[in-house]
Amino acid sequence: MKKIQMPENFLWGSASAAYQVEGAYLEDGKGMTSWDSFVRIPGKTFKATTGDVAVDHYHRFREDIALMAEAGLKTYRFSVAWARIYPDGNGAVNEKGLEFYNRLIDECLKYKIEPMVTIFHWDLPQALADAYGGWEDDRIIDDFVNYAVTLFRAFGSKVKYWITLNEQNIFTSLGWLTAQHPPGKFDDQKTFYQVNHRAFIAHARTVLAYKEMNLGGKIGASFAYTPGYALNCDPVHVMAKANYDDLKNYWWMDVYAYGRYPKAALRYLEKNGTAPDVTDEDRIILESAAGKIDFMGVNYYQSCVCEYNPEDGVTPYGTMNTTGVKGSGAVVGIPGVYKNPANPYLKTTDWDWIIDPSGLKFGCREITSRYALPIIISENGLGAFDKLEPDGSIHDPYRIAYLKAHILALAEAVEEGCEILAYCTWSFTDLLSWLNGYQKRYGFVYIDREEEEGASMNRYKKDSYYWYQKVIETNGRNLTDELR
Ligand code: BGP
Repeated sequence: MKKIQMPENFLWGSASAAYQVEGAYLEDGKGMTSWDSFVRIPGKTFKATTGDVAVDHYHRFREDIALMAEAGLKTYRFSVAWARIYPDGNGAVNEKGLEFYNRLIDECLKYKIEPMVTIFHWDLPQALADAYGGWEDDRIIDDFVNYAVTLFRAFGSKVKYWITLNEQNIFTSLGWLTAQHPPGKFDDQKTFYQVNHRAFIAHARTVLAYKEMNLGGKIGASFAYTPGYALNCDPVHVMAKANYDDLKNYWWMDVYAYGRYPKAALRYLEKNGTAPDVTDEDRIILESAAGKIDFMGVNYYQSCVCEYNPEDGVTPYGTMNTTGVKGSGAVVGIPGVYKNPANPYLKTTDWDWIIDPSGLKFGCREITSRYALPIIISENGLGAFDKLEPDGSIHDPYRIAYLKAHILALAEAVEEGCEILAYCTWSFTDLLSWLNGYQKRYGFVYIDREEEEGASMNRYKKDSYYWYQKVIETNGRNLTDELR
């Protein structure tokens, strides 16, 4: 039998985001961000946790990157805090902000770790929210492109992988539909779609600007992809899946890859009066950028089930499990279209996320067939409770099992023709989970801190750290040999 193998020079990595790891939220001239403000609103985050100190990556990045190097990481995906570069979102550059990321990038390169930079991972400069409502105004587009071009100029010779926006679908849904992220708007459908359209234009103009600079790297966006399975072969549920895909997946991926919205979804929104206003100039920008993206970035955590949802059925606004108490999340959906019930064939995490390695392969196959683009898995991981033992060890076999199954599914996708450039676990060290505090841990490296401030922040390697080290060392062969 043929051996299944990951490509040579495969980029094994891990990912983080500025707000979730850096801390130092007012240091070296950084401006306030929408998240710095939002977490201060009572009731918004688990036990009122903030990223003020986070896991102190801002001061300990050398220690963290040395740990990455020892694990053998080939890439580190991190985001830049816009408000470190432009404290007011635009205007004068804060040199100290550029210097910090220069040091971070150089530290990666010192160990031959490929820096993969996310331009926007949700922490909007608060000044732009105050000046014109941030993503609710077209002025954001020029400001975003200007910020991105500043990064290309400063780091473009060293950074070869760029991600414009992280999970546009999530930050806009939680920001304008469910009020769980800034700016905390509820059920504002029309604005939601217009904000998304604006974000698409900002992404597209950034891609075009990058390509004009001829820096020779790759650029794309990272989409939070939750593939859907029809509940069964009853055509009503099969159509619910088709509608789910158009409204929740293709709405974003089609624009990145083709520069146009899926037709049926657009028609549905037009009927509801919530479709975005699109000009001819917008269409040209979106289409020309679509032809230039180098990969589809995918953050994959789970799949879902699609079932027809009656007109008086569940809404998108059910409670979310942010406590780790299993079963506390509600079924959500769009009345008259679809809902996402539990999958009886699959287990879930303590935060009710469905564990489905096959979904990762399914998603890669779908992207390969529909878009014929290379794929970067920019996030994949398991949020879990971990226990630090008295001897400093952390036994996390559940994380190893989760990642192993996902890597094997990815290897199968490669075998079946998908071009996968990189796999970044979420995350390398433990970090702040936006709504779930610090107790929901994702890292290979345990960080001694809980929800309250003041702990040592010492770093401890979990069992999964040594396991990932072996995976990288053998380019996954220690796992894929099982697939012979
Ligand atoms: C993605 C985000 C990450 C990260 C991850 C885990 O949506 O891009 O920033 O937070 O999900 O999610 P959570 O922290 O909610 O468990």
